[in-house]
Amino acid sequence: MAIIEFGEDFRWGVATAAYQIEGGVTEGGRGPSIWDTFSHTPGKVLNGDNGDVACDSYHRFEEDIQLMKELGVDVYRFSVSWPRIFPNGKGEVNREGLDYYHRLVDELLANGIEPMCTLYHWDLPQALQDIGGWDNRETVEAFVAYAELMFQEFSGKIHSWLTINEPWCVSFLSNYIGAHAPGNQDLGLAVTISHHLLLAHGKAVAKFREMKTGGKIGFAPNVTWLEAYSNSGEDMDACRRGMGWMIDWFLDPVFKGKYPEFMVEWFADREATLAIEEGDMEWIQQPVDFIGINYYESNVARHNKNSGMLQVEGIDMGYKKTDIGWYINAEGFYKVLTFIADKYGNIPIYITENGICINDDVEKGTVDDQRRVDYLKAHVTAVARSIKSGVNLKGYITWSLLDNFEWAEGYSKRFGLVHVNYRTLERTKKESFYWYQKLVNNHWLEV
Ligand code: NCW
Repeated sequence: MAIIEFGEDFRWGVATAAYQIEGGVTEGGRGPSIWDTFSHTPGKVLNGDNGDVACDSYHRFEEDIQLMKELGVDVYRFSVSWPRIFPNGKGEVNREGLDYYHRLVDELLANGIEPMCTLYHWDLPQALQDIGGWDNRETVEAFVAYAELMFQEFSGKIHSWLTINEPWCVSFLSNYIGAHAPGNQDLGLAVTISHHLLLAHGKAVAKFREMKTGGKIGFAPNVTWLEAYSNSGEDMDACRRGMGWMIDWFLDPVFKGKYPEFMVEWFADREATLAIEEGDMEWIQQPVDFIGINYYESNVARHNKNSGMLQVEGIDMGYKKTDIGWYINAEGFYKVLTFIADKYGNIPIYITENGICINDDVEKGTVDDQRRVDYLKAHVTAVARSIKSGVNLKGYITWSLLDNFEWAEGYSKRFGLVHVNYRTLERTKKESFYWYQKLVNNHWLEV
């Protein structure tokens, strides 16, 4: 037994995202998003599920905030549904949408919980997709106008902002692999979109600085760690590409003002070239106050020329898998955090997501999710180790408060500390809820 201690100023939190929990998709003047369209297209989401009702948090946010209060968390990371604010993506503002988020934020503040707001967690207004979505630079300008309105409206209430959640998913998973909305399969398009996302991020950060409304701003890439199967040049290069696709591709432009050459070349060889316009890189390179890291899994990999566009093949080393098939590897968490701190100058980091999917269910009024407790324990321990090694970590926010709509996997995959019965919408605290409650209140952990 050992005790791992965290400082009193280390922040603990829980995260969610609008489309995954809110429901109420036709209420309060909300316009349609690409996820409404996608989830209502047969064959796109498992079991034909959609976010029409989700956890009904649009109506039950007070109950959810009471759960957070009982947990004792410092921070709630939530996202704003862009089409609630601009039903057509731009132009006319929907006051009812803003009022909803004022009620949410006021309730959080009244309960002593700090709001951390993500502006874009994947629910692009359909009206913008109709003009080309993130492929069109007009969407970049629409995002900046939306961000500006939010900074103004919530100045003095929200002090932590994230521009874009997991730009890799928004570009490559959604427009190259095609598993997420809008479901395109075009590498060149995905590469262009990644650039436009970074541009939207940078321009929003610049607007935030110009407005001086106060607070801190960053973005939240998803990262992984890949260990080379052998130390052959080919295997090591394959691993660098696998990581470079998620990490360097999105962080180099922000922190170094240029795309990583090894990835630029790899994409160019596959006829996917960047269309960088004059001034773009200066926008993208706006200094951020912190970086949000979303981490779930890592693995061992090697080169295989027949394995996908990147020619990287993951190897089954016997790591346990979560119920969504992601490898459990807390060591990779430690390694990727130290890698990022070393490469990008030890900027303040928040873990903005980390958690595990388990197909758990309520039995006799409780949910025994010991595997979640084990996962969280191992990963929080990795966080503590990285702090000891000098990583500038400010807080840990787990995914997720509630089971919710897991995108293309529908309701079949559960990540919550709180179980949701999707028929009755009843919430049941899992064993992991009580474990996390103890951790955030004690500021220490027994391992
Ligand atoms: S799907 C995904 N997630 C989960 C989601 O609930 C959350 O909104 C996201 O921020 C949990 O955390 C993120 N991430 C995508 C991971 C990549 C999957 C790669 C599949 C390759 C085919």
